[in-house]
Amino acid sequence: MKRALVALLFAGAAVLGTAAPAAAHNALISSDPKDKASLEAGPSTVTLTFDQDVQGGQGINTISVVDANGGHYEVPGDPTIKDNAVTAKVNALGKAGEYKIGYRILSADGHPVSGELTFTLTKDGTGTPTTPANADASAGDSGSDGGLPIWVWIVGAVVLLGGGVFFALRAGGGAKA
Ligand SMILES: [Cu+2]
Repeated sequence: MKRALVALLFAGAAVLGTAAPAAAHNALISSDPKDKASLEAGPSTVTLTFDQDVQGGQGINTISVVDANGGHYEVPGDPTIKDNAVTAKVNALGKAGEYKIGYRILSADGHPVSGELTFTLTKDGTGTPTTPANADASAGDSGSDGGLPIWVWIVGAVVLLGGGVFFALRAGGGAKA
């Protein structure tokens, strides 16, 4: 009986141990400009707000503003971090059309989180793109573990819990005999 309890405790610890890291990633909760906004004039800054503090540091966090041809408009350099908000300066935009805001930030739990928003410029701007010297950290790059959906963790936890119960039942039966 004691052995069965130990097995159940192990199963429970495994569930907590696997579920916690997935829940601890920062999540984007708001942005300025808003995702899918239509703007007559390009924004002078992009601010992304997360549910937890973003970790600072040189070259760690990036925000990019990219036109349909891949031209960059963010001012090169590190974005400004204030607690859970990250702000990048943006140069004057070019032609009217869809622009992508790409981001990659360091979560409070130490994992990178990346994503993408879009907005539409409805009137031509006066700017021309500049492409930063460092690598493009915008669209598509989902980070080392940022893309793992929550159901993977849940299935893993259920499998571990099932294994623990099976072991507990077996151990209990063996002790009786
Ligand atoms: Cu994490």
